[in-house]
Amino acid sequence: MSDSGAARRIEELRSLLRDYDYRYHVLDESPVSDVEYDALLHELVDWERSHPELITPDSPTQRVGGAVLEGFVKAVHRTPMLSLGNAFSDEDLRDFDARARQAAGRDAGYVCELKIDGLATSLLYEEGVFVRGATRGDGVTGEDITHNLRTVRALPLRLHTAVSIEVRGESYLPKVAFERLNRQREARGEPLFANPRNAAAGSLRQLDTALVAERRLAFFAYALATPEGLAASQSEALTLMASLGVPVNPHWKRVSSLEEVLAYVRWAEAARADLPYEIDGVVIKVDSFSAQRELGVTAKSPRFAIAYKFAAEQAESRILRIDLSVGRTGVVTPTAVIEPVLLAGTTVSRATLHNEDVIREKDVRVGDLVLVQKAGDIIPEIVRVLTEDRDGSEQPYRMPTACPACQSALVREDGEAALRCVNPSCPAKRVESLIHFASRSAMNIEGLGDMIVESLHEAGLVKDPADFYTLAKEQILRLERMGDKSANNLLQAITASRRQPLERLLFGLGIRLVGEKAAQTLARRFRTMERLMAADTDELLDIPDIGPKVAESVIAYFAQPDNRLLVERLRSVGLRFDTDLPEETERPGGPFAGKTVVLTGTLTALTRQQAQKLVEDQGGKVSGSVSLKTDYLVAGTAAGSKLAKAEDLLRVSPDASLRILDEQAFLRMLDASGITGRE
Ligand code: 1X8
Repeated sequence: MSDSGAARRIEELRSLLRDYDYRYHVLDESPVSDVEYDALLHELVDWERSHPELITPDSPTQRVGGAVLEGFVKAVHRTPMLSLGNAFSDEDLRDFDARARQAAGRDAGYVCELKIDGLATSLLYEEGVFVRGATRGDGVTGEDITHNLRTVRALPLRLHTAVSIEVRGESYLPKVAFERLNRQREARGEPLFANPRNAAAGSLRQLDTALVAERRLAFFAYALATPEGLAASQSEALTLMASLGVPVNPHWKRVSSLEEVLAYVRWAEAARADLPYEIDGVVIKVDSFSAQRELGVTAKSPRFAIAYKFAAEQAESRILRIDLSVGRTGVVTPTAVIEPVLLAGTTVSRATLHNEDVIREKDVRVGDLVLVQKAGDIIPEIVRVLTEDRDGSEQPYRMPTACPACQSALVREDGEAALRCVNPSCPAKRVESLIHFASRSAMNIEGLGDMIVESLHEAGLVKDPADFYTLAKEQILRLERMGDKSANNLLQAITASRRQPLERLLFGLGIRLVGEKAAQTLARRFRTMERLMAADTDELLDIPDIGPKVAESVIAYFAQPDNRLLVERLRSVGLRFDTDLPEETERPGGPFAGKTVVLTGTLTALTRQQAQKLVEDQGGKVSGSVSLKTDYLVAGTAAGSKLAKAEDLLRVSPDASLRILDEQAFLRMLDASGITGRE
């Protein structure tokens, strides 16, 4: 086909796919089957592959992911993303209503919306094109997750109109996607996400964008950052966003009294179980933006909105017995096995007891009737024992003194609640360590999940991680249910993992207190295993993010002859001992580095504390008074004596370095400096 023919077909495909995305995610229709959709998308991918000059960032193909990021860059919000105050009862809502009506001086209309259990997200559109997405972070500075958000199908890469706006909303995992993800993690022996919020956050912080695309995240918009000139009320803003092609949750309702607010809350509580996504409450906002402005914001949250949080669902059940498990680090965790009971949509048959102290404090006995709830609505825990129902047959529980796996004496260290098996060759610990080594965030050996690792260990084929690399195909084939194809795949995955970089290996070794982040920090600084092993405490402590406990643990690990031997064997089987992580660079200075800044007057986009932190993050100093040492005076509205003094100073000493900035100029300087410290 001619180039212009290709261009026409590409545009046609894009426009079809955009329309399908819009109809599916915003209008809740199912215009085509997944198969048809994928066929069109693949056709577009093929066209773009042969015409790469025609690829645009808002093409639906840009959702597939593929780029692997090195880290996340910070993103400063143009206006802060506030969090909401909470209401836990009807009484709290009554107080909110009274305050709102008093302060607004009139009857306030409200908009009630569902509170989605996800991750607050900001989306910037310039002339209708999605250009940046960021997490909320601390409200002032979040992380730039543009590449990951592009993979979210519900999020339009291009709006129906070429407007420049910042949309705020919630990225979330639908219930089915969340459950699928946790089932996958369970099969791989990875820790489960406690709730959809954590799952959404964990997914959007993935560095591999193709993995993010697999997760099937979705998005609901609930606010415009600066609605001036576009909408006069929350209900108008929601209607506008939907008409631009942004998904807005359809269950919002404009109401005009507290009674109607309470009725909406009752409706949401009842609807909760049947919704395809998790909600954890209801958000109530004063509708009119002018009334919102009159109500204003406090240091932490707006006075014109509140989040009503649902109480955790609870159920009664009976404790049948207490099971123990030994973790990778030797910690022995008790779990109550209970009579199966339906709770918040799933059947629960186990509840964590955490440790010995919790069992004693709650006075949990075998046979007790207990109240269970899901903390963060997924991991069940015991709220309390219904002691009034005891009949005397309940058996107090004592934690064992010996490891349930290897019978060696358990140790409880000072200041710790956990009992620990300290036998380095405890089989339970070994298996858990091997599972950890192979897990996705460590060496990522696909196909090497819990069951296979357990079988390999049980068959005596693998005792430590180096043994994975000397496995022969005949040995693997002898495992139950292991066919020729799976054996080949497994061997290939093991071979491929030899190329994993140092930070993954370090994390995989399971050095106490060395998590993913610390492993990266160590790899970045020392570059090779040899140099890390040769480091002394002072060199470790020299790293800003490494504290004394981590340093001590690293030193202790490499001081152990067994561990040194393991590292030596890992080298001899061909593992990679270095990293591709970029060397750390000096923190970017920015315009306020080394400068003295005075803040005065009222700032609208930031609180004083937030402004101070931004200056200090660049290495600047914030001072309370204006003098010849002042470099910048940031004058908000109604700036008084400090501004007058600065102006006097400039009259007397015109060459003073002092510059007066209004809030806009201050924000522009922060923006221009990028505040782009890599993590
Ligand atoms: C958080 C959330 C809001 C809404 C829904 N879900 C949330 N998690 C909404 O307004 N519909 S607003 C909000 C916030 O402002 N922190």
